[in-house]
Amino acid sequence: MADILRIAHCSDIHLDGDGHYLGEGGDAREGCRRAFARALAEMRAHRPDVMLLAGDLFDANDATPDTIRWAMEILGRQPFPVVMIPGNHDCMEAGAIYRRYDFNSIANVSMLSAEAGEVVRLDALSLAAWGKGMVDHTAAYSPLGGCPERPAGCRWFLGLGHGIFVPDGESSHRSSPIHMREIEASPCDYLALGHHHAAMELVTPATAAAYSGSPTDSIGRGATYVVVDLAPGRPAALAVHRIE
Ligand SMILES: [Mn+2]
Repeated sequence: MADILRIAHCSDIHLDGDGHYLGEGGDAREGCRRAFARALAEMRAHRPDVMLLAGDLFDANDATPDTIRWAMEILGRQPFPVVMIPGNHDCMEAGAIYRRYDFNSIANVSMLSAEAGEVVRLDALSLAAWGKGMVDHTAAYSPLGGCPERPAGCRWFLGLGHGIFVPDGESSHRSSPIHMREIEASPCDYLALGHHHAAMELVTPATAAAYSGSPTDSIGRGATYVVVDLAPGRPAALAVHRIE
């Protein structure tokens, strides 16, 4: 096992959405698929040990069966394990995609959709990852709330969360708040965050977290994903990559 853990992190793909994909003319749904496929190819080139997908793979729970099957198939073709959570657009409401389609049936995919949160262990990488399945995107929902202590017997502990960033000293009445103080107090070595479509690094001596931005939306620094290298005793090395 190598000393360094390399993570690829993306979120907010919004498959089957037509609101904000990188338009090249033509069909927005097709364009969104192409943009995600391109992002996956770029992430593969970094040879990550694991990919974290921090919510909103789909734009809505009424995505077409064809698109859902396409997404399951392309995730299953990746040469690395994928750990993912629902977002607000593909949340665990009644009739949710992830209630109708078992993403955990994909050999390399771990879907963390339990409302109270759940941990998956990838022993080959000596890692554990925690995340939860949002049911209601409300102010009472805490994406990082209830994260357990680092499990024994693993080198790395990763977390995923989908919600709005609230800086230190500010309060928010908006839905699914993720407070900086929660990030700073997290037991996780890296927190992969989603919901903001613009990338944002949140790295302090105590903490490594980021919003990856969206590979299908070009606000902020463009269409982006994140690659993070974790090494024992060293600060996380985090890079936002722009898809041209
Ligand atoms: Mn979202």
